[in-house]
Amino acid sequence: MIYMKRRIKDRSLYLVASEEYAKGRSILDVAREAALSGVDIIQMREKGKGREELVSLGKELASICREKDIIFIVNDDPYLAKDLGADGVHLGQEDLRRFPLSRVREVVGDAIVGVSTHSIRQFKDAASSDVDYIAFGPVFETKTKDYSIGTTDVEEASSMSDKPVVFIGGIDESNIDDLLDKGARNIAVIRAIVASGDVSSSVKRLKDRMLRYAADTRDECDDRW
Ligand code: 3NM
Repeated sequence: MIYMKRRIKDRSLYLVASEEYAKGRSILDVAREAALSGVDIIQMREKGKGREELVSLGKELASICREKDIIFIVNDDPYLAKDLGADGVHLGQEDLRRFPLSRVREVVGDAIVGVSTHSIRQFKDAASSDVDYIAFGPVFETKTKDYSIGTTDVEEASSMSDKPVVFIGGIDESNIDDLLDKGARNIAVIRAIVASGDVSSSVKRLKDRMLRYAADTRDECDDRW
């Protein structure tokens, strides 16, 4: 059963959990530490695991998230998201060809639906569609894509839609300020947390930067969503 729709809070730090970047550690250990340290959303993104493994991992991640009131999102598969009772599903552009949004809604009902976009055109399409948040990237170089789109469109994407926008791709402590300066409010990362030698400190530092920006720009962002 899918839970009641939850809102993505302004200034969310979104962990995309992929074990392949965890340097031999269990992704559950990483997720647990990140959950204790301040991430707001965790997505299960495991491209190489079979359904049975995903169900088992997904149950554990769901339980970690529930305990800390963290939003739990499943990548790629609305049926798996539903079976796991996740808060939502995240879809790439290719997933949308397999699962049109109308069908995704039939499966997950009122749960959160997020979509990846890689250009302003795709972003605009997503903004006028039945999704609950829009991911935009990769803004910087990353391992999972062979291109990056840069930060030129970050300001436009940040201000174009009332839906929460999550920036992704190569974001870490060295470049997060650049995005926050350009108006980014929500940030998603894999390696900056999963591959960190000190998950807890990395989460806290990233979150601290985001909250400091929130405090500095309080008038503009309060109650936006
Ligand atoms: N999606 P890292 S970039 C999973 O642009 C993913 O849609 C992207 O990993 C997109 O923080 C990306 O290690 C990888 O660069 C993010």
